[in-house]
Amino acid sequence: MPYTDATLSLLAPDGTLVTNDRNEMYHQAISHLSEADFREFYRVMRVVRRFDIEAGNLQRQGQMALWVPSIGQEGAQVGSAFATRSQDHIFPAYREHAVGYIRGLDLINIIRMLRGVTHGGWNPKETNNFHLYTLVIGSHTLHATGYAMGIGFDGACSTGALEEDQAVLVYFGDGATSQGDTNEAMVFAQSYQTPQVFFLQNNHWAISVPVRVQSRTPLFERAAGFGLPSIQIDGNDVLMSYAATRLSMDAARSGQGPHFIEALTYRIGAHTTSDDPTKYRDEDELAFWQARDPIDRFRTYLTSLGVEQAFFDQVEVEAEDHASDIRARTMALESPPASEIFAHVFTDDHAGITAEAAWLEEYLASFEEGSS
Ligand SMILES: Cc1ncc(C[n+]2csc(CCOP(=O)(O)OP(=O)(O)O)c2C)c(N)n1
Ligand SMILES: [Mg+2]
Repeated sequence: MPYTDATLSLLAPDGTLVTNDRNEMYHQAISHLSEADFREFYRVMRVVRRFDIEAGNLQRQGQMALWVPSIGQEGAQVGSAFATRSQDHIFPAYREHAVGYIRGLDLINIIRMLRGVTHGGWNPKETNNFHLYTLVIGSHTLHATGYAMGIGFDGACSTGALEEDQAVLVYFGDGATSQGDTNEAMVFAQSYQTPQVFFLQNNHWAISVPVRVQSRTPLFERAAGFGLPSIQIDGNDVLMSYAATRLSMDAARSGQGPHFIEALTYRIGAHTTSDDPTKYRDEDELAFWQARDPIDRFRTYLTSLGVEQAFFDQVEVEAEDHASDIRARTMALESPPASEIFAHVFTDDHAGITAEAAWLEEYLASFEEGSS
């Protein structure tokens, strides 16, 4: 059983609300949400899952070298991302497709990056501060802490204005908790009391290494060792993910220092399209988590509120349309000119780069017809 006595939740796997003496403040934290907000949570989870399936198919058809699925983790991502405020800065790892979508990222940009036709992927200034994917495990936790320290130095937090004070949300995995970078990020965050939330998506696997080998103790307890207030939540409960993130981010932006959330979830698909999970994990475990799917659970809850079938049908149509649009735009993607590789190395001209660019131009020209 992956859950512990400490695991907090609002929505049980059967789609009913849970009330107990430990989750009252979290119920309060979602009390301002309307049914329209709930519909939006569902819509995004569904659209992004369908996108994810389409992207996996496109990879299998040779359109990308690699795809990184997020299937199963939509509850953790959608709840936490909707809990951010517009002024916040988000530092993802490489699986946070739903978070990017909520911050306004056109998901074709993730495909462009994994196809290798862009350096980096997108400009965070155009994606509501959704920063770049980082494939070097844990390295971006340092970027996040550094950014959060900067917010503190600039005095852009702790003024008491929730609508203006900034905070940083950083996503990382169970495997990343073993990296030196992640641990150093927590040390500096605690020393400088950064306005920051560490959001761990414990999806139970780091490629083929199970979390039970990664850590013999629940991961949120490690954060306590750094002095960070830390909680463990059911990450497949979109409402709990929202509530925990909202309270932690608002505490962090208000001068109460860094916080840590461990969201228990599961990677339903392969680590990437280069991986075959049937080689190292058993079907019972997969079935356990499929029965706790974040989307099915939330749909049951919405149905109990009286949300009509027509809404769910309409979301399916939208998800199909979005996937078709992504497919068409993927097929139309073009490679950038080779010279592009030099464009973003330095902001100013650099003699070495100029010489290399000239050499490449001459070399490519030597293949043109008529050249000797
Ligand atoms: C520094 C570094 N070491 C190793 C790798 C290879 N690698 C890629 S993903 C991964 C597992 C990461 O697991 P986790 O942090 O749990 O994230 P998840 O993929 O499960 O979302 C590893 C070891 C890497 N990308 N970077
Ligand atoms: Mg993992």
